[in-house]
Amino acid sequence: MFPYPSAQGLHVGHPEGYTATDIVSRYQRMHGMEVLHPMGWDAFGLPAENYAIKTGVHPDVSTHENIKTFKRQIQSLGLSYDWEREIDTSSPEYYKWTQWMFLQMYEHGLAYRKKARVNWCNGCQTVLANEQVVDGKCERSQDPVIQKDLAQWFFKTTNYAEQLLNDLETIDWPEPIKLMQKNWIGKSEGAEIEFRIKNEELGIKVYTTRPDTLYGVTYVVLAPEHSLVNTLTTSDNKKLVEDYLKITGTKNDLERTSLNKEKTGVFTGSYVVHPLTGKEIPIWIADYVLATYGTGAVMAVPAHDERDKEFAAIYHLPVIDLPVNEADKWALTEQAGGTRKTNYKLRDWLISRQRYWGAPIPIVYDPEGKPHPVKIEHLPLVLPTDVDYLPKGTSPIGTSASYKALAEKLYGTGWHFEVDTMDTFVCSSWYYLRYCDPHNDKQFAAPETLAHWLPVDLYVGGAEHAVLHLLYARFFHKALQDFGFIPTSVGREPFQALRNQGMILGEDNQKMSKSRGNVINPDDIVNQYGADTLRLYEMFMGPFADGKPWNTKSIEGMSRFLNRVKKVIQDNKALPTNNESSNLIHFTVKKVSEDIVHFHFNTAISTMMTFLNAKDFLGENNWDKSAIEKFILLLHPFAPFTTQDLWKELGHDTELDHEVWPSFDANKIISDTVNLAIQVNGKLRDTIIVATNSSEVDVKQLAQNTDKIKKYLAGKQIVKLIYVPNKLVSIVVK
Ligand code: ANZ
Repeated sequence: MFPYPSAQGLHVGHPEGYTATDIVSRYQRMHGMEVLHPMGWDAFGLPAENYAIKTGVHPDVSTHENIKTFKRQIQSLGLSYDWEREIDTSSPEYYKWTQWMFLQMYEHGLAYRKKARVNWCNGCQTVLANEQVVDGKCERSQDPVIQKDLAQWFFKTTNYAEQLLNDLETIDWPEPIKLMQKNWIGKSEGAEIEFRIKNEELGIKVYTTRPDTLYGVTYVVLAPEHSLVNTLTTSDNKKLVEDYLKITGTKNDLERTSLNKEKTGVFTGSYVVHPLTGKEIPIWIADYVLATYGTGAVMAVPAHDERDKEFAAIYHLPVIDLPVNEADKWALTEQAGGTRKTNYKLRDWLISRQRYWGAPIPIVYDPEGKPHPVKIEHLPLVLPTDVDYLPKGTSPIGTSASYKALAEKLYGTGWHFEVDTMDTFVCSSWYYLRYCDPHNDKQFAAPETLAHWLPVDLYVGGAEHAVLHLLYARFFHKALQDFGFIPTSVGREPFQALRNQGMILGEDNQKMSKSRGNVINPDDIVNQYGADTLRLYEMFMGPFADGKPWNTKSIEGMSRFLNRVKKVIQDNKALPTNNESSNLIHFTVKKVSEDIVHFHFNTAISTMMTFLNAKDFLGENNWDKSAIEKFILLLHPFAPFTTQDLWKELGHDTELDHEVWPSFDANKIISDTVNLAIQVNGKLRDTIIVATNSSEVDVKQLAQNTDKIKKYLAGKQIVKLIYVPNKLVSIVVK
C-alpha cells in the first residue's frame, strides 16, 4: 500500500511492510521471475490543506516537499522499487484518469447526485462516507459527526454488494478482514410484510428477518422520516409528534441505534390490522428505526427483540410471549401475504468533499443547475490555485475566479463547475492499475499491460483499511472490468493475496505518538546502525502480523549479528569448496525459502542465526565456500547492502539480485536441528542448537566451548561427560 506523504516523514511502521515486499520481490527475482515492485504517493488529503490554512504554503508545495523526504528515506532503506513507475495521485497526469473514471461511473449509471442525510464533520468542515465514521466520530479528526441534508455525489457500490460478498471466497486474505467486509456488506435475508391501516386504503410495509415471530407483534414502528408519518398522525397527537421529530432530527444513526441509549418514541394515534389475527395494533414513531434500512418500518416483537422489549417496557406496550419455530418463517410469510427479501447494510459511497486538496469532480452545471459531465477532451480539469482555503463549509474552489471563467469559456455563460472534490479514497481505488502503464497519456493503462501484470499477487498494508480502501478498490476493479477496461483474464479481484502488518509500538508498549515521546525515527536508526540492521530488526521483532514493541537492545543484537556475518565470511573467504558440505546449509536453504513464502521472516532470520552459530561450533570441516555463498544468497533479500559487499569480497562482480536462489539437496537434510541442554553439575547452564545428526564427538566439543559454559569450566577438571542424544550434555566437574 502506498503511503500518504505526511510532514512527519517515514515512521517505523512503513519499513515493516516495505521490507516484507522487498524480501519477497528479491526472492522472486532470484527465482527468475519478472517482478513489478512499485511505489507511489497517495498525495491528496486534508493535512496538506490544513497546513496551507495555517501557514499559507500551497498544498502542492508542502506535499512535494514531503514526497522528497519520503523518497530519500525510502531509498536509504535499499528497497528495490521500480522508480520509473512512481506515481503521484495529486499530479494532473494522474488525476486526469481519476476524473475520467468518475465520468465512466457517471456514463454507466454508477455515479449520481442526490440530496441526502449525510455525515458532516464540523472539524474537517466536510461530509464523510459511512466508512469514515467510527463510533459516531470522524475517523480522522475524532470530532463528533452530525447529520445534514445536502446534495452530494455518490458511487453506487450497492450494485456490487452481492459480488463483493461472494468473491471474498476467491481471495487469499486474512480471515478477520474478510469477516469485517462481510459484516459491513451485511447481507440479511428476511421478508417484507404489509400491515394494512385500519379504515384506510393504505398499508405499512415492514422488513423483518423473523417472520416466525409474527404472532408476537404488538405494535408497529415507523422511522421519524417515514413518508407516512404525516398522514398517519392524528390531530390529537400532532403536537407531540412534531416535538419528537425536532429532537431526533439532529441525532446520528449511531446515537439512534445504540443498544445502551434509552429508547424514545411517540404514538401516531393510528392503528394497523394484524395480517394473521386481524387484531388492531398501534403505530408508533421511534428513532431506533432507521429510514435508510429495509422499508424504514418494523413490526415490533417485544418478546423476541431486545430493542422492542426495552421500548415496550418504557411505553407500557403489551408483550405476547409465544413459542416460535424458525422453520415456520416462510410459511408464515406466505400466509401474511408477504414476500421474501434480501437487504444489505452496505450504503452507496458518498464521494463529494467540501475540501480543496483533492481531484475536482468533472461535472459542469448549466444555468438551470442541471449537471452535465465535463467533456473528456477538457480533462484534466486542473485544480485552480487562486483560492481562499479558509473552510467555510463549502468547497474552497468556489472562490476561484479562474475556475469560474474556465467553465464559461468552455461551456457558455452561466455554466459553472462542481466545486466539490473527490474523496481521496477514489484516487487510491485504482492506483494499482496505473502502475502497469504509468506514462500512458491515451489510456489509464493499456489492456495488454493490465493482462500482463494483474492481478496483484501480493498486497501488504495495515488492517485499518479493511472496509475503506480495500472495499473501494474491489468495487472499482469490478466496475471497470464490467465497463470493458480490465481484461477478463485478470479476474474479478484486484489483490489475490493480502497480508497485514502488525503495528510497531513504542518501547513502552503504547502506540507511538509525539505526545508520549516514544516515537522512533527510522532515519536515526539508519544513521546509527545502517539500513540492513533496521530491515533485519523489523523483520525479526515477531510474527509479521502481530503488534510488537520496539526494543533498542534487540536492535543492537541485530547489529552484532551482521558484524559477525561479516567477520565469519571474511575469515573464511579463502576456504575451498567441499562437496560434502554440512547438512545444515541444506536445511537452512529449505527453511529460509519456506519461511519467506509464508511471511515467517522472523523464523527465517533465526534459522540463519542458528546456521552462523553452528558454523562456529562445527568447525571448518562442515563449512566450505559453497555453504558460505549460499548463506550470503539467503541473507541477501533481508540485508542487501551487507551481502552485496561480501559477495564482492568473495570475488564476484555480479549483482546478487541477478544471482540464482540457492537450491538444497533433500537427501542431505536427514533431520532438523535440536536444542540441547547443557548441564554443569546437574544444573542447566546453557543451551545450544545443533544439527540432529551431529556426531557425539562434535557435540561434546561444542558443549564445552560456549561462552557461558567456558566460565563454569574455567580452572576445573572434567570428571564425567555424558551425551544423551538430542536431549542434553551433562558435564561433571570438580
Ligand atoms: C421482527 C423481529 C423479531 C426482528 C425479532 C428481529 C428479531 P438485520 O439482521 O440487521 O437485517 N429492522 C428492520 N428494519 C429496520 C430499520 N429500518 N431500523 C431498525 N431496525 C430495523 O435485522 C433486521 C431486523 O431489524 C428486522 O427483523 C427488524 O426487526 C429490524 F425477534 O422484525 B425484526
